[in-house]
Amino acid sequence: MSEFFQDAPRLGNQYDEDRVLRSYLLRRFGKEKLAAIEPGLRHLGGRAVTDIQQMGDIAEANPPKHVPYDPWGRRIDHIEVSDAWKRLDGVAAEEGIVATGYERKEGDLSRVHQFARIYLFNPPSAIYTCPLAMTDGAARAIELYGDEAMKQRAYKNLTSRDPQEFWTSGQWMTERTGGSDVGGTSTIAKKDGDGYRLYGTKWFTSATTSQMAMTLARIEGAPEGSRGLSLFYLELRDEQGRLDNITVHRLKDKLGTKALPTAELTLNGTRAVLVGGEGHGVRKIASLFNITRMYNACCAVSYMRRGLALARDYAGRRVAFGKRLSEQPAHVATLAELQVEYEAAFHLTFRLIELLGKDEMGTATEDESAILRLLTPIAKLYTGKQASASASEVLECFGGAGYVEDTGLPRLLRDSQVLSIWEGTTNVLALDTLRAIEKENAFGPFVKDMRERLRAISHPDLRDSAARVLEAVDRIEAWLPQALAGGLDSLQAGARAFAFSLARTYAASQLLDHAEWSLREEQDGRTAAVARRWCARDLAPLVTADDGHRAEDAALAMDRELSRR
Ligand code: MFK
Repeated sequence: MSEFFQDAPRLGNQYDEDRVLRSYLLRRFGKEKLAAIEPGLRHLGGRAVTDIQQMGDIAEANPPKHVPYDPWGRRIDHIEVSDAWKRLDGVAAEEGIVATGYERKEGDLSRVHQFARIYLFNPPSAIYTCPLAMTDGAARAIELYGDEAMKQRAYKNLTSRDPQEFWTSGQWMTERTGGSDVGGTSTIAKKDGDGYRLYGTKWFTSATTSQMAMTLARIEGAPEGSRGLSLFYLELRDEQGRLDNITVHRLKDKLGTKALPTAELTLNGTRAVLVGGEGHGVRKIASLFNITRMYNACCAVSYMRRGLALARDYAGRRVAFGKRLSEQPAHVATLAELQVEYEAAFHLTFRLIELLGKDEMGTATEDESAILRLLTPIAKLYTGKQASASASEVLECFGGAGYVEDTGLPRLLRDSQVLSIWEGTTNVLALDTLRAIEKENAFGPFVKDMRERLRAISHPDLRDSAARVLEAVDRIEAWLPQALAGGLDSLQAGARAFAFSLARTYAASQLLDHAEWSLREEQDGRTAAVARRWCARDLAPLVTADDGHRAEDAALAMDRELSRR
């Protein structure tokens, strides 16, 4: 009888083992400045495979429960979460996962430092990053639009490092009419003294155990549509700790994010304070959801990296057909392609974060602020989609074990799947790229940035790749006026392929840029190999969605007959 037992994958310090992160940070910060933040990153990299991992695993195994009544029949709507989930809150505070971005100790690189920490914290955290993302977004919205009282109370708590003081925030945007078309929001705000009371049902509220939430409502008598909506701040509990006229109906039974309480609830006159004046609520809450979209991209990349780290370690242990997987050419080729995809996503996302930091510190040029606006939906939609594709491949790298719950691997796939859904689906974000181009004139600066970077590539190992990307950029640039001339339907039908093309070419320009630096400064050819492979792909899979193409779309999508041309 065989006594063979397969070893589980093992991970070491997630900062030390991450060549991509360390090389990127070295370039951005330089040796001296990196030395100042490195001990903290290394500490977190260690916790990411020890106590945070344990808390995340326990929280995942003990999902939240809704307790509607107390034993005597009073409605309490308590949401019971595990101690591990509560401890993750404290860890997030003491590790400054949100605070680092607002202390701004590293100037316009503070967001890069902060997101490096988010990237290390996320994979083991049972997605505690969800409440943190909304918390960060709420802090930003209050910084931009809040009054002094909100800044003294909420902002201070949201950005605190003290676990006793730290608050998280919800972002309640979704109603039964849907998550995308927010303009249909039917929650009403009625004036009550200096403030308002809110009446309406919110269909998805994530992290419903938070102390506060930012939400949208229509002040009585305000016009229909999104411009008639206003942004509100509310605290969930009154001075006695009771929910403030909120009825929780139930918790959602979701595919993943199992530790995260996500509720359906009704506001029955909950007190709320107007943020940033009446109207234009969607524009104002965009300052929040643009931040959560960046968290989304960062978390997508961190899952891609975590999956690869596990698969790589396993490949060094698992023997099949007389050899380790790490010696099997087909398996090695699969891991290499996953690495290419991950590094492209990493550089795309961290470029976005650099721009956020500059924008917030006032050091961004006008062009850079426009690129930030356009790159936000692009990085979110691309990485959100790639994360679940990558997780699916990672599970396969483990064979049957990847499909078995107690290996922890299926969780990677389930939690990655949400990243292309919440915070704007792929198509909604593809349409947002068109909005950014139309309203912020972001296309010109975006293309110029890519071209300048690509034209500066001089290393002989990279020049052909740069030329290929430039050719793809030319095609993208030619596509846009053609699609515009074809009308709105043509533009929208091609929007996803257009957004993917922008993501891939922008990632290519970042990869080549980093590869050139890495060849020179680190004498390391690995990023160059990644960049060359990336650039050999079809970088601009554009679609010309003319009348004929859309007629075919309609027939194929809805399974209708198509008349022969
Ligand atoms: C690990 C990461 C964790 C992440 C946390 C997840 C937990 C949270 C779960 C959720 O809350 S999921 C719900 C998320 N919901 C969304 O993301 C909404 C998706 N739908 C959209 O994004 C729609 O495109 C949108 C709601 C914005 C459409 O709204 P409108 O009002 O029909 O569009 P319109 O009229 O074009 O825009 C209104 C204003 O907002 C315009 O400004 P003006 O008033 O000045 O004209 C727009 O320019 C502005 N705007 C829209 N999107 C913007 C923006 N401004 C800046 N950035 C944007 N992205």
